[in-house]
Amino acid sequence: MIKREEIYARACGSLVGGVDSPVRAWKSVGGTPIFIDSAAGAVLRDTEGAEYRDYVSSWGPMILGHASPDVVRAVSEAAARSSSYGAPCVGEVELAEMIKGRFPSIDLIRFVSSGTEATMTALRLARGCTGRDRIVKFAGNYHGHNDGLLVSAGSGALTHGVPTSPGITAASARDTIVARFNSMDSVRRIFEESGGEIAAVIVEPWAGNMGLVPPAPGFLEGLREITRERGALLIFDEVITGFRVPEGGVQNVVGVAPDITCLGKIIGGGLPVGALGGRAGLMERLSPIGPVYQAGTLSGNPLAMASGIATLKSLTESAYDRLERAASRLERGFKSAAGRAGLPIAISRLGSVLGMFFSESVPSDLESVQATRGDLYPGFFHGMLERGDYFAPSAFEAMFVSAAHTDEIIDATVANSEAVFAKLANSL
Ligand code: KE4
Repeated sequence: MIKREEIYARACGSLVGGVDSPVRAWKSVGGTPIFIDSAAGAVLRDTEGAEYRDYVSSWGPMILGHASPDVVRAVSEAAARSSSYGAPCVGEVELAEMIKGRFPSIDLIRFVSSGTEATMTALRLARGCTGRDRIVKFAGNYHGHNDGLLVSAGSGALTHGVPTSPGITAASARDTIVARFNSMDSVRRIFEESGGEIAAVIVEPWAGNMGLVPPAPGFLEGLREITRERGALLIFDEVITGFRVPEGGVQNVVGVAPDITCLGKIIGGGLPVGALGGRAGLMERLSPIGPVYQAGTLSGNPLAMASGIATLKSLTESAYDRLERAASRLERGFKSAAGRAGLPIAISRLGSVLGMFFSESVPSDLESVQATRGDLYPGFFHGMLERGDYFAPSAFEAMFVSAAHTDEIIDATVANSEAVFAKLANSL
C-alpha cells in the first residue's frame, strides 16, 4: 500500500507537476491526485487499496470497461510476438478495414500514435492540398497540443486558464483563426475577411472539451456548405466521438461527410493510437504516394492494433445497448437527484458520453460554458470521490460510462449524488 501523498511527492521529484498530462494533477479541483494501481470493469483501485466507480474511462478509450478479457488476451498474444516491428503488419490492415466499414467518408487511413498527431497531420495535409495557410478552429475545442491548435483551446488548456499557450509563435497563432462554436455568423465573417487563405475548418462535431456541448441544428451542415463553397477542407475531430455511438461517428448521425476525420482513443482500446482518414484523392497526397510528409516509429504498432481490433469486435449491438442503458440511467438519476436537491443542473449526452453543467440549460459555446457555476465543480468532484465515484478532475471535461457499468454501479453513483447535490444546493 502506498499513500497518495507519498507517491505524489516522489512523482513531483521526477515528473513535471508529478504527472504526464496536466489535467491529472487536480490543480483545478485541489487535493492530492490518487495513483491507480489496477482497474477491472467499471472499477479503479488506487495504491491505497480504495476502489472507485470510474467515469473518466481513461478519457474515453475504455468503452468496454477496464481489462476486458478479449482485449487483454489480444494484447498479450501480440506482445508475445514482439511489441513493435517498424514494418507493416496485418493488424494495421485489419483495423483500417474495420474503421472504413463504419465510416463511409473514409477511403484511406493513416495510423499515428495519438490524437494530437492525427489532427496535426490533418492540418498539414489540408495546407499541402490547398496551398493555403490559415485554419479555423472553435473557442473551447481541443484537438491535442500541436502549436497551431493550442489557441483558445479547451480541456486542460482551459482548465489551467491558459487556452493559448506561451511558446506558440506569432506566425502559428496568426494562421489560426478562432470562431465561436455553433455560430455560423462568426464563420461567415471569417470567410468574408480571409476566405481565400483558409485551408480548413477543424471542429469537434460534439465539443467534448468544455464539458459536452452539442452542435446546434444546422451548424455542421453550415460548415460543410461554406467550406465546399470556398474551397476549404472540413475536418471532423472525432477522437472522442468515434465509435462512442453505434452509428460509428457523429458524421453518420447527422449525415455530414467531412473531408478528413481524425480518430483516437476507442480505436486503440487504451493503447497509444490516432488515425486520420478521408477520400483517396486527398489522403494519397500523404507520403509515400504524395509530397506531404508524415511518419512515426510506432505508427500502426502491433499491440495497439490488436487492442483496437479486439475492442471494435466487442462493440456489438448488445454492448451498445448496455452503454445506452447505463448512460441514460445516469442521466435520469442525476437529473432527478439534483431536482430533489433544488440544484439547477443541465445534462447533455451523446450515446455514452455525457456533460453536466451547473446551469438551467446546456450551454452552446465557450462563453456560455464559462457563465455556468463551474465554481461548484470541485465540491461535486470531491463529494463524489469520497463516496467512491471518480469523475474528471476538471469542469471542462466529459463523463464516460462503459459497457461494464451495470445498473447497480450506476444506482450507487446516483445514490451518492443525492447528498452531494444537496450540499451544493445549500451553498448557493
Ligand atoms: P491525444 O493526443 O491526447 O491522444 O488526443 C488529443 C485530442 C484530440 N482531439 C480531441 C477531441 C481530444 O479530446 C483529445 C484529447 N482529449 C483529452 C481529454 N479531453 C485527453 C486527456 C488529457 O489531455 O490528459
